Amino acid sequence: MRLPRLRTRIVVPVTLALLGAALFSTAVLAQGEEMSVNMVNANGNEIGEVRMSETRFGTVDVEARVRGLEPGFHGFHVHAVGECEAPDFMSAMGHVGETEGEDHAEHTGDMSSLLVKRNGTATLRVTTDRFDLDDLRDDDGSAVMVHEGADNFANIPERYEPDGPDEDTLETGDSGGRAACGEIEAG
Ligand SMILES: [Cu+2]
Ligand SMILES: [Zn+2]
Repeated sequence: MRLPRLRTRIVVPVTLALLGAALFSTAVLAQGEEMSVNMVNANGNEIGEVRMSETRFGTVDVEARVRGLEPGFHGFHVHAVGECEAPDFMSAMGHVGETEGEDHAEHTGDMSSLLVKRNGTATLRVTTDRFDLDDLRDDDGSAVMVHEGADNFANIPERYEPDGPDEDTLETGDSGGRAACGEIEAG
């Protein structure tokens, strides 16, 4: 009598695992490593996820699916430290690559902006060759960040600023406060 029960205990989890693998078959096709990053807002509530998967072309596909944000464009970067302490998320520090002397938007962690629809949801798929997943899972981890405002990519025309963008712009892209953050743990 014990044997069938034991078999159920093994067969059910295995079936569920196979089912799960089938659901994520697109990720399997990408042939590389992948991870999922849970995004939280300033109140500590989960607002969606960002999946990252390495492709066979040596690039990383970044796919964001989030909700509960203000409509419009939002700066979207990977920040240097994997700590998302609400409400301001300053614990995640600056953009990945900022300490290597590059300016925004040449940082390793700079990505295309998130366009949030009128219903507060956003979907973004961007491919980057600036990092791989191991780069993000370094000693202090990393954090995916959605900002409150739009990123100007340090594109400040000369007629506005003859001397070029200032320090703040070259560091951040002026996308303002931090609306949502997702921790990537050290590897
Ligand atoms: Cu940022
Ligand atoms: Zn940057």
